[in-house]
Amino acid sequence: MRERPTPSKLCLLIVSDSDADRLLNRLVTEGFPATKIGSTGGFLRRGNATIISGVPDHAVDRVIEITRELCHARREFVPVQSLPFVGDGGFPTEPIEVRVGGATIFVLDIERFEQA
Ligand code: 2BA
Repeated sequence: MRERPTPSKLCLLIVSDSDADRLLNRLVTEGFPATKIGSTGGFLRRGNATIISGVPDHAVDRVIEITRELCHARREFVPVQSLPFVGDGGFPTEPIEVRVGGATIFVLDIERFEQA
């Protein structure tokens, strides 16, 4: 098996459940180690997935490119009644437009990487 480079950046990709497995497969196929974690969006409280991938600096753009290719955003109207904080005030009563699908991407510096 090929020696893997020490990761220096942690890509944190929050994506919809329906795109997560395809994204995970593609990352791994292209040689980027990745872990999928089940997560929940705080606003819609829908299940989504967070994929973490530790890669060398030069691979970050490719990880983002793959993510953009496989995760497409669309707009959806959501009834306010379905939101968990309805009644808190401050939100309109008519359906609100939200972005679903797509990806929210964070890239963090890795201070230290060890495997035991
Ligand atoms: P949720 O928090 O469930 O948010 C789902 C979508 O609802 C958001 O899509 C956005 O279009 C809308 N939205 C969120 N907060 C809102 C608000 N206060 N008022 C009106 N509309 C609001 P995305 O921005 O694509 O975010 C998708 C998911 O990515 C989020 O799910 C959350 O799980 C994560 N996320 C986004 N930004 C984040 C951040 N800065 N930190 C941590 N997680 C984040």
